[in-house]
Amino acid sequence: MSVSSPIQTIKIPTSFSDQKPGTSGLRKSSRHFEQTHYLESFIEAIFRTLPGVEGGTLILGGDGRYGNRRAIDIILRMAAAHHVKRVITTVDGILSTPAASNLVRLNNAIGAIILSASHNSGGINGDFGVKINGSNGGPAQESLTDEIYKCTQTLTEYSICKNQTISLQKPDKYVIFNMEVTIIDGVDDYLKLMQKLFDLDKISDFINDDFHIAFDALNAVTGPYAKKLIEGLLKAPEGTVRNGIPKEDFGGLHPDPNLTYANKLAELLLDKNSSYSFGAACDGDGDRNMILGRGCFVNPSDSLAILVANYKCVPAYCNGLKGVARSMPTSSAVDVVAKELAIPYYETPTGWKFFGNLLDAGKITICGEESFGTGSDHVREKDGLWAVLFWLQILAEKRISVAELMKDHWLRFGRNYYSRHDYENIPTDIAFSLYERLESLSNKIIGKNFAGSSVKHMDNFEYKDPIDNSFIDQQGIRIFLANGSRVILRLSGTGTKGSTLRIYFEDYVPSTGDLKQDPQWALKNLIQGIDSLAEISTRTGMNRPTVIT
Ligand code: VG1
Ligand code: CO
Repeated sequence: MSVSSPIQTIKIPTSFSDQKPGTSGLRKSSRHFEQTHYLESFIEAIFRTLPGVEGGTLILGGDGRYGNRRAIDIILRMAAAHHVKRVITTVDGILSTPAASNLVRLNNAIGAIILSASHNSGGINGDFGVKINGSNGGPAQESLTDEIYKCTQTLTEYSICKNQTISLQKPDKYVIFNMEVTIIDGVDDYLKLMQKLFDLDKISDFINDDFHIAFDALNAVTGPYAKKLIEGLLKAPEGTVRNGIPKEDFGGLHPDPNLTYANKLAELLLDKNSSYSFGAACDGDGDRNMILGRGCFVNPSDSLAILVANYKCVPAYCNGLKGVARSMPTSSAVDVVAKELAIPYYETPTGWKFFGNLLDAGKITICGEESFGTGSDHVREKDGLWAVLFWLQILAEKRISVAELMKDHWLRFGRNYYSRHDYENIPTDIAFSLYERLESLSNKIIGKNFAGSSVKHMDNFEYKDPIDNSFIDQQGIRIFLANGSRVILRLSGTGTKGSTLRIYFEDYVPSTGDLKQDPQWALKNLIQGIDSLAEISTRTGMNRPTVIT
């Protein structure tokens, strides 16, 4: 390199051993990411591993949390040093995960780097994360993230161009070394896509005819999208979008759209006399959604089943679905619908990356996870606002309430009572020993009494991808009972403090008139059964889960 080259090579004294991406990218506390060379090490590994970097186009943005702006600055200078041809980034660096996926596809990019710890809290005392997406717009496959991790372990140096901070205040163009930087509005292309998929005029007429809605962006990325979409295109009254300006610390809110963390919205809707007919919230990076009706909460597994059952209501899907998929712990409510409607269906491990091959191969149109994620082949990520529009389109078409739609669904297809219990921040050694002990019981408990039934089968979920035959095991302990119920245990791959144990309970009841039954009550035998079998409260010292969904 000549003396005048703007590219600097910086030595990393000791490589980092803890940069293994989890369920959805690399996620650590904000302070952890601020260690000298930490972010740079991971980004260097991405640029050395992602196919097509030299001469390619990269999409870059994030959910606006603390660290977003600094990371964009570093990544731009490192991209230029690695001879990326063009980086497309966004005004203020604001880019939701589904919008990033769309931009990858629109611009034939090599992929995207999305700066987000998703539904984890933000700010200097919260978490930061880096998601890596490939050229199909979806989360990088395991094989790629494994390579990236391997690269970080032996890394001794990284390349970066000298300081050149650029302004992200408005759409513009810059050059860093030989690389073009295009700054676009991160919202516009996404809205164009939504306009193609849905009949927004019909939704607008419906919600402005005495069907009041509330949307909570939880001070995270969906604020600017929802303002333009809901208050702009759908002409909902100003104020419909709450907490609509992205803040670095999400204003202290935890941007996880569930009943615990989006409790203000929940309080507003769960009141039977609420003046609102529909409520929704999204997570930090805009890929998750929670749906509420007046006096009712829609379980995400049911939500997926209801979207599939009503696909004919939506212009983009009314000609039929190629297939549907759910992650393994998601309830089988969608399977019941798929069987009934003769639609092929698939079961994948947890994490959106496992839907990618099925979507690319045209095997599935709609897919979802129990963790408030639903999406379709319009992008390669789950998509929070898309799900909100899908729901509103169904309701507008049928002109019924959320509660009526759910009631009709359960009467027709039966009800999958379902709940997830999360035990957060368990000391890692305790979580692993609990999990391993339970796994070792496997052969000993087959045929034994459990929760008023008996254990029929127990395993640890394995998956062979039907498209590329890639294989993965250890995806969660499954206990199936003779009466059709099941309990699943997994250790989370997105937490940053200790270990999080997730337990999923499911019990199917054919066409039921008992519509008001509380799932915690319906599932109480399973809940008690697993506590004594796996010794959860004894071993963790916690007498209740941190979050119940
Ligand atoms: C969780 C969810 C999983 C989801 C993942 C990423 O993973 O359970 O369904 O795909 O988060 O979501 P885990 O390993 O903690 O259970 V997000 O909104 O980061 O993109
Ligand atoms: Co997310």
